[in-house]
Amino acid sequence: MARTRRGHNPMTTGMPLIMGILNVTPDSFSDGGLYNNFDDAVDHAVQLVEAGATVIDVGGESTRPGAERLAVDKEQARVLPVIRELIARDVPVSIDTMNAATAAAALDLGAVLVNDVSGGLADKGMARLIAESGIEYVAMHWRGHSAKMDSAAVYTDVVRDVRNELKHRVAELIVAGVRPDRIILDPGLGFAKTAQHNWQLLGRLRELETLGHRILIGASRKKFLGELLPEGAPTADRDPATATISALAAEAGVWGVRVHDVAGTLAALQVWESLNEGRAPAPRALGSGK
Ligand code: PMM
Repeated sequence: MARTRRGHNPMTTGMPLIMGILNVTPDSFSDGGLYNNFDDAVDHAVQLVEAGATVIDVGGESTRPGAERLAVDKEQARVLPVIRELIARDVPVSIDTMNAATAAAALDLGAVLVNDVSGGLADKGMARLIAESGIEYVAMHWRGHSAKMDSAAVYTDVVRDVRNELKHRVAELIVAGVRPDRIILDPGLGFAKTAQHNWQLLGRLRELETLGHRILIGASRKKFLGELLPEGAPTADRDPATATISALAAEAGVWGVRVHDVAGTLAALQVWESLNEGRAPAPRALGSGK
């Protein structure tokens, strides 16, 4: 999973990693309810890998604005059986959770990464778990739980403020014993951010990269992309905009993109790579995950 950072040297190559989203929830904003059932969830994850995802991010608790918290045992009942099956099928799994107990259970099953939208703020036990396990860790920028995050979207300069808050998070994680090279940072698009905040963060990703950590972005199908489309358009119609953002983020040097539409994202990233290298992409074997 550890990859060389790119982006500052235009001669270096390599595509951002594609993290495929699997929400095992009845209420996520875009795919809630679709993969609630065990077989559908596993089938969908396998399709995402066949389409080119390097890792599948499995989450059981919706973080859409206004969402209520879910009990940890309910979260685990949703995600753990699916994770167990995916790992049995050699699918690399990331666990999307704010709860250290859920992350620990997923790691016991063989998950390779913990994706924590709270960056360790929601559960004080998370930093200890990451330190002790030595696992890769996505620390996202976060200002509080979904129920109240819209009112926290107040910044002087969103890019500078998010950068400072992430820097502070990194410092605390390191004090807790987390290895710096295990920390991947994410600006948390849509989490206590207005549309304008999201666009500013996307336009100035290189400022976040100066923190010296790998950067993951999660723009996929988010509300601010809906504003580009006619009112009431289905969330899947946001995929072309998402894929475009992935290619532009690749140019800015991000390490990974977290998306619903893996095939469209891969095509956009191949366009970016082919333009940079001046040659057609190598043909892909179906299911190669590359
Ligand atoms: N967004 C969501 C959930 N998890 N994790 C990271 N690291 N970054 C994100 O932007 C992010 C996330 C909410 O979107 P979803 O409902 O489509 O999963």
